[in-house]
Amino acid sequence: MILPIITYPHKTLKMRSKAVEQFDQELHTFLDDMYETMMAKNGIGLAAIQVSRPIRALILSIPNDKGDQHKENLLEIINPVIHTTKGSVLYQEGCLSVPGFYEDVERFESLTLHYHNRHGEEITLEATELLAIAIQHEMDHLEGKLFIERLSYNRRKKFEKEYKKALKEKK
Ligand code: Y12
Ligand code: CO
Repeated sequence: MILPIITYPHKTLKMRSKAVEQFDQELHTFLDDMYETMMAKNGIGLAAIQVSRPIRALILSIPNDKGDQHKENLLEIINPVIHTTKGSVLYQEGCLSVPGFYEDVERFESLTLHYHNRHGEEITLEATELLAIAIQHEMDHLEGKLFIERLSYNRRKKFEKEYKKALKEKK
């Protein structure tokens, strides 16, 4: 089932998400719905809060070298914790909850992540490149934070002006 994605400035996006405690069929169905939703909207990452569920779950489908996304590369990341980080990098990010807007954001270049999969098994992941960036973007959602909140004062002001204009034109 494709779920409705909430967009900025919806106040639910500011909520801190709660840890997942039950790794049951209901969670599995929800993760399947998140995947269908993300793929239908051409996303590479989606956090549960973006479909109005304040739980610490996110999914990532990083394209391969040819730009293709394959279900076998899907990562379902539950209750993630970053253990180590290295370096920093600028990358132009976009978000399904901030449609039509892309900006450079500074992130750690690589990281070590501990998380649970849909069965509650503990996984350790070493992430670099786009995967590391997307993990940080999606983990911000778990804290109620959007990438636009990481922009400089001037860039944020420019964003607010452009986004308001785009919203008006859509009406
Ligand atoms: C780098 C890049 C992205 C992330 C986080 C994950 N972000 C996304 O998956 C963004 C997807 C996206 C898709 C769009 O296309 C459609 O909605 C059809 C899009 O275009 C518009 O909204 C017009 C914007 C974003 C982390 C790091
Ligand atoms: Co996002």
